[in-house]
Amino acid sequence: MDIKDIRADFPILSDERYIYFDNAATSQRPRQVLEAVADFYKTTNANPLRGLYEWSVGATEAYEKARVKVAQFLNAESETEIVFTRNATEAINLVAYSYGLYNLHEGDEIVISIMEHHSNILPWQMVAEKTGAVLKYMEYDEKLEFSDEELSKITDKTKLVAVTYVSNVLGVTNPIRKIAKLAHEKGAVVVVDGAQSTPHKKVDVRDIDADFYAFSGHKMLAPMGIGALYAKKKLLEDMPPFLTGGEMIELVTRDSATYAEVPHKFEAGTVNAGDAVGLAAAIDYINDVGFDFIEAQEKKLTALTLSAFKDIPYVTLYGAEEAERHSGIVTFNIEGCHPHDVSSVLDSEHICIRAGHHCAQPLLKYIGVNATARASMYFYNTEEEVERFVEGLKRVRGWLGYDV
Ligand code: C6P
Repeated sequence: MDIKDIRADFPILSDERYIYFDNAATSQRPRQVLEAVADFYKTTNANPLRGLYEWSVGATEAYEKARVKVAQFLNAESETEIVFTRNATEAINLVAYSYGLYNLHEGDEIVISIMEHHSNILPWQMVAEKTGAVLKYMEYDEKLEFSDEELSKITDKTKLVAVTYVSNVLGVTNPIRKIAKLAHEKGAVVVVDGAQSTPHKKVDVRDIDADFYAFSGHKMLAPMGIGALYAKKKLLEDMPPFLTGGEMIELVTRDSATYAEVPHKFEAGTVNAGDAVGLAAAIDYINDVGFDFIEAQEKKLTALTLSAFKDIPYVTLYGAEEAERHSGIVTFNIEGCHPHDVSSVLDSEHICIRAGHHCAQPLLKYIGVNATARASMYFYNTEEEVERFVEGLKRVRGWLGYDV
């Protein structure tokens, strides 16, 4: 696999002044994805799932083919277990509103981890507030692992466990299979936030035994505005709809309605077929590149970054020492410099990183900082880019008035 050939597929990367290291926020898109979306609108566009004419039927077929592609990508048992959503946030909210509010009661417990993104915290705060359930946090130890004592917060009272597969700040991968087993032994369901895992590693929802698995397309080469929720079919069938309206019904009378079969029961209104087609093209692209290459490239770039950090005394790393535990995410601070300043100075050299709380404020409080800088790399980034980034970092303190 030649990195030059890969980069040639990404129009935005042709401007070599820029180094894009904010892939955990959103990835870039290859022309194969852009063309798939454009082709849909140029050749097939009509409102899917409604019309009986050729274009509408074509749009429906393209949309449903994308669903099959997502199901295969995650190794779901059936495409009926895939609900298209706007993003991971909407997918988790769907579970909170349609499962959480109906299945949790006063005194029940929801267990999440301190590593969660706000999108996997706020929905559970809402469920706890509305049902009287109690929200509990598992905290990680100095090895960035959950001890048996923390895992024992999952008890007979636990009805739902919601955990991120990969942390968007620390980059570490959590032992989802083990957590799911513990949860299932106690009769709880498991919601996996797959926003940062799906782009970087082979995910097998049956192997990890997730009851619900949420992800966003835009972090894995697909357009913004398309994501999906995987859910075991029986759960979906038993859940009431999240949103109601057109296309999710079977029959409507003046006073009542019956709903369509899953997954359409959860897809109210005109669906985002164009971007679903883009997601299918993104999956094809990722499958062609292969997760072996993706993981190896991310590990190589992270190792280079971490080794350079060792020689810069004023850099604090938040995360594991081992490159392979980072999923391309390197979170850090530079002593004496606010991360926003670090990002702005790097921006003056066209280096794009993220700075702030990364929508994980409880985690940052647990770490003991208000904000950090974060470089997040994907398989199309290069060693030369890492070198330029590190050189840029070394200039930051000088720009801000320090001697070094
Ligand atoms: N994290 C980041 O820069 P949406 O916005 O729905 O596509 O993804 C939400 C989300 C959920 N879980 C995790 C672990 C995430 O990392 C994210 C998005 C971005 O870290 C934007 S805040």
